[in-house]
Amino acid sequence: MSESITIALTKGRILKETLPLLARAGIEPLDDISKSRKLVFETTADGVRLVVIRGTDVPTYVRHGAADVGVVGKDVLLEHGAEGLYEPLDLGIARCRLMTAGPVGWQQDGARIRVATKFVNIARDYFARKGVHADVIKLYGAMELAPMMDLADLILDIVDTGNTLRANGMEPLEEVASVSSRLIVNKAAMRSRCAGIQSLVDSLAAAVEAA
Ligand code: PRT
Ligand code: MG
Repeated sequence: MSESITIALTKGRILKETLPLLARAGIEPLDDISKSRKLVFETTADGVRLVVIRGTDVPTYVRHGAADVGVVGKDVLLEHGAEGLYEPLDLGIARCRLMTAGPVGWQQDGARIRVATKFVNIARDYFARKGVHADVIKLYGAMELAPMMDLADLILDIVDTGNTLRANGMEPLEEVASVSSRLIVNKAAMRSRCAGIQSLVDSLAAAVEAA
């Protein structure tokens, strides 16, 4: 690739599954990301560099063009909106589901439901579509604690195996969205550097096919 491209990666579990896909596309960081405190990494691919940040920051970097391309969970895109972004590729990694969940045997009594979540926009939208009056309470972690402490009736959270729910006396109720990680692209970069970015999208699509 002749033009330089900056890719914003979500750290944590998504990163672990992203690196093998990038490697198959010929992009490998020159330093060991897991052992480094750096935030920016040069790679084996000419002009391609990686920045490793929190998932919730990835759409912001890409929307403003500080990164050209990003890898982020669909949950984050649904919550933050996809304005200024293309989403050309489902990477099929870090799969999970956004679900509502409640204490085992929970039944609604009364007109309103209190819902604890870090996904407040998704929750408001979901319950509004269902015609349910929900008071959405923003939390940053340990959603399962909220019903236990009578802060909320239900939670809306990411579920994979369901072990976290079961360990806290809760059960999944309804699926809100199916989640996997997506490649996102800055719209202006897609126009101005179409060749380089399209070739990256194609290599990653082939890597996903081969996975
Ligand atoms: O660090 P930060 O606050 O930004 O978020 P985080 O700690 O949740 O990040 P991390 O590394 O967990 O990655 C979050 C991203 O990974 C999400 O945006 C999803 O797209 C994706 N993902 C895939 C998951 C899971 N699977 C997952 N199981 N994110 C979170 N979980 C958590 C969930 O929150 C719950 O606490 O795992 C627990 C449920 O797992 P089970 O198997 O017990 O059901
Ligand atoms: Mg984390």
